[in-house]
Amino acid sequence: MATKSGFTTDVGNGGETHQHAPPSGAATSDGHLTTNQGIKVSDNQNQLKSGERGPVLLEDFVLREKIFHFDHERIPERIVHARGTAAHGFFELYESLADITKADLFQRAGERTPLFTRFSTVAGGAGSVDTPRDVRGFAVKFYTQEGNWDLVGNNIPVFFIQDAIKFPDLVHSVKMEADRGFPQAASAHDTFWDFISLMPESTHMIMWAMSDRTIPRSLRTMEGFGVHTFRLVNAAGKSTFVKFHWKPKQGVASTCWDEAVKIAGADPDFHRRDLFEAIGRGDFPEWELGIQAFDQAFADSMPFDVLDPTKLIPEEVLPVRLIGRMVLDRYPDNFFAETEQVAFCPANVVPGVDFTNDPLLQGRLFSYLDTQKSRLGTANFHQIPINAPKCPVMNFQRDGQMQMTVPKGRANYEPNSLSAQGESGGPRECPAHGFTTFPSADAPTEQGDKLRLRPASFADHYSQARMFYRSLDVAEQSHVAFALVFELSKVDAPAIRTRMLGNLINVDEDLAARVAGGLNMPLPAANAAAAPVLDMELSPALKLVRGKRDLHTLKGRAVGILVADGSDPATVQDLHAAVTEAGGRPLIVAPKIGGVTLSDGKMLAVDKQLAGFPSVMVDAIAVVLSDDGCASLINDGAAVQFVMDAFGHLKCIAADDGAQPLLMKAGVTPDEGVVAPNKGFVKAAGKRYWDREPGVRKLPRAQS
Ligand code: HDE
Repeated sequence: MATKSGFTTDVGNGGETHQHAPPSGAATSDGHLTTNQGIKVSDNQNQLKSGERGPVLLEDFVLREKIFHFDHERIPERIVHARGTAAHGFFELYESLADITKADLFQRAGERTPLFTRFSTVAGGAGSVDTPRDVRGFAVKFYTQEGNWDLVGNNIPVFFIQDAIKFPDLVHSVKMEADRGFPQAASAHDTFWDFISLMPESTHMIMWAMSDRTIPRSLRTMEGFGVHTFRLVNAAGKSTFVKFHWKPKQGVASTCWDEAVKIAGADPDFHRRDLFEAIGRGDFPEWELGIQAFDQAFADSMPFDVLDPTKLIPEEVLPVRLIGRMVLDRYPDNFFAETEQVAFCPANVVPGVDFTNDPLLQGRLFSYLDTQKSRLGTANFHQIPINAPKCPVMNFQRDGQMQMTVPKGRANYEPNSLSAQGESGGPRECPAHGFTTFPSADAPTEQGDKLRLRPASFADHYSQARMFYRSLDVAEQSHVAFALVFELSKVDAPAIRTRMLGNLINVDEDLAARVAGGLNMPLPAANAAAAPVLDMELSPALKLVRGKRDLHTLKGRAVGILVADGSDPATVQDLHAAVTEAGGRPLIVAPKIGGVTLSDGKMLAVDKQLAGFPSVMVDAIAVVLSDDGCASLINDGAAVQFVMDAFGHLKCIAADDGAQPLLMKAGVTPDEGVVAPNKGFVKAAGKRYWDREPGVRKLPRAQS
């Protein structure tokens, strides 16, 4: 028999999926479904038909409106940084910076400014994975009382190119190749390395891109950088140059390449899930905002140009002053409305923050506003809640698609004298507090004839690449060599590989030899360098591995406890408690999600099913098994791989006696990272065992 709803039970009613606030005094829909015109919908299961089995009628406006809206749900994705995730939070200032900036958010110690931060990968489309080898975007929108300030940075302090005119070429080269439409979200292909090998200015960034920085463990364990040199300007009009840094309180942590590849398969949403879950359980990630502030004399004393975005200022030369903290404490309510529609723009600065003539920054000042028009479709995108300033916006801009405000009165131009007639004349300029541009006349070479040229002060492309590489820990250096071998091995054209080797010699001859060895190709002569390569002081602050932010902690990190029927309850319980006490997240992993029966006959709830939860999802593992339990797992590929990968990815492994045969089968050999499942495990579990690496992975060797 035909039913009106099509359902035999009521499963569909009452969902408030889409609610506009009704004007005050208006009737509400009482939880009923309505069309976008506010008409209550009587049946959301069936189209309007002429007869029970007859044709659908064109007059079914409920159907047509619903499908019409669905058809247009997607907007163009970002051309770069398409895949991202974001969170709300606040910035809290440690101490007043009134001496160097008049920016309102930097005046009063302890004051909080709301913000929205979006992290992203660069190359892949919105539907790609979270863990390719890629630079991460780190964009923060501060909703200050004097307007929005967007600090649109990356997790790497330098960039590939020096001039904005090269950006489309760079992005075209890294994206899917034009004829074949692949590879997605990967730099390991001919066009990228062709471009890079022809652009020596990219060499410093390439060292970073091939380092562990581009395979972060979590968005919460990444540093962030404003990249360009900006200016802070105080109330007296004095300018101070500044570089911005974000330092994660969680410490820095990255993955092994093999691990990142496996995470991509096991959980393509690994990073966004991690952020979502951390915020959900109240473990709010925090970063400290740091500045390197300096004057023109300091800039002149540097062996490079501070306007060149392929250069950084080592922290040892100019320490980072921590000025406040950012806490991300609220995940968006709606991914599209907030994360997708947020529109960052480096040109959004507030009085007290200003630009420099960095030619990359200057190009960005145009690009972002322009891209938002094609992405969000209207010049009124600033009215979308996530983009709207939290201070008054008053001007005479009017109309345009999707105008959300309803201005009153006749004044839509200025000057006007309407107030003299008793009408509202609208807002007026604010010479005292309005944004004024710093005149920037302090350096003579910043003015002159109109030219298309790269200044000689931008000519050194290798010295900082060398400094970066040589400052890294030995393990990280091997990873850089490994990454280069991996990427260049995916390049079909031998000439591109050879040209790249010629660049690498200028960075470090040993690195070039390791890569050449890994490719089994002869080392060519060095490529000509436009400026002499300097041996700069090394900067240990650039290390991730065994560096000062490589915290040995379980706080905020996950431990997988592998159990099976017959596991010892006391051991499992103690481990669980110890990990929790250390601020970590214990996850019980077992062959079946429905639970396991421990040796005392009691059921233990299981968090994750083994086959769907490889050990790449956690930071350390514990294996607690009875003899029988181990015998049942030893022939389960997922169990063997669980242990083998944890060992290969240099993670701490705790195992009881019963688990030893599984460890043996997985090829685990004893070292200080293989421990007993007692309290000591918690101490050992918060770090990776880098010394294990040469035994588990063939990395291109340093020359002896
Ligand atoms: Fe971007 N970049 N970019 N970029 N960028 C965009 O703007 C561009 C550059 C960065 O989460 C686009 O809204 C040019 C450097 C981040 O929404 C676009 C140049 C740095 C995000 C654009 C650069 C960045 C973007 C694409 C060379 C680090 C994501 C969508 C002159 C300091 C923001 C959009 C978000 C996004 C242009 C170089 C960071 C097309 C022309 C250098 C974090 O406007």
